[in-house]
Amino acid sequence: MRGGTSRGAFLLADDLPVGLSGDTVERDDLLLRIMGGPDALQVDGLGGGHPLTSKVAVVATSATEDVDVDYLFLQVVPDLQVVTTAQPCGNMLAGVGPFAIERGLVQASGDVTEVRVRMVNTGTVATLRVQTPGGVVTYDGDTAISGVPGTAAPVEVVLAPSPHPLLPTGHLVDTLAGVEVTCIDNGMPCVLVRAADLGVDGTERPEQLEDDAALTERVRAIRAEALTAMGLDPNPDATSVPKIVLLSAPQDGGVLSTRSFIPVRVHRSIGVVAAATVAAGAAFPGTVAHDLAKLPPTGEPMRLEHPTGFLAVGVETDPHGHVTRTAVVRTARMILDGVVHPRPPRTTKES
Ligand code: NQM
Repeated sequence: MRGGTSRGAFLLADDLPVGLSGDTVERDDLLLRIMGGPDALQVDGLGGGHPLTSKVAVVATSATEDVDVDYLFLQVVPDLQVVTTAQPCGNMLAGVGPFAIERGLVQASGDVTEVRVRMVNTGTVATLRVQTPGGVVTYDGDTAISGVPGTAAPVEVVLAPSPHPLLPTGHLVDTLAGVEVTCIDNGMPCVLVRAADLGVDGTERPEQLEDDAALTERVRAIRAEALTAMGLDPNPDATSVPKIVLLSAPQDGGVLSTRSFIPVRVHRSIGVVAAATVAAGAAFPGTVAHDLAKLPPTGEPMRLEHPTGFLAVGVETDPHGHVTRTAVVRTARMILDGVVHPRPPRTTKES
């Protein structure tokens, strides 16, 4: 399925030999073989050779009160032997609602069906509103989102605040690798950096940024220090966080211009939970984002500009500037419904 600007495999936990929380070594090996990793092209599997098209959602009926389904997100890093649960994915989340209804985990009710999802990676709860005219999921509609050709049916996504501390280092501003940054986590661990502080203007195309060796080295150095400062797995190759988000003044009537290293490749748009985290930073006085942001009048969505357009993030805050609710509109689509044939496990001789 495509969920928002991402694409990946959606699986029922019951169809995995290890379920949602079984042996992770066996699970990760199976997912690598399903997606075709490790291989930059993922030629022998379902992955598309980019982190945005190498994603897996595992979904199960939830035992949690007031929640319909549990959703575990797994990032399969295309060219490495790495499958990580260190991050959520709010784009794939948009596909979880339709998938749960299609698979009978949630009954459609009326023209719009609400699906409450526990994001297992972070503990954040999300509510999705899925179009189900006549009790059947529809993917057709008039909603366009930046970064996806054409239009499709909207999936409204509302995120409750992350249960984790907003400022993992305890500071509004830290200096990492000699650069002033804000380390922030409203569901996605992010490091917010002024693009100008890294010698770029922040409106470059993703490939230009990826090809800039001096820039990527500075991003790598910031991330290396951020891993420890934010209490994350210190091995940069074992995880896909934090995201390093370069910020600059808006160019097109938005709040901020963004370029996200996720964390090595540059996002063609912006992640949903990452956007919720950037928005939380923009709303919070004293962060590097707040100083650059052109905030809209209270109650209006924050338009975050990104390489292929913008993402409008509806943000509600309490009197202290803490985000209490984040809302975005995504679309999703079932691309193929079938049986995947994973590559067989490697023999000891081959590996
Ligand atoms: O932040 C990519 C994406 C994401 C993350 C990434 C996402 C989110 O698929 O919610 O969706 O940051 O690796 O856009």
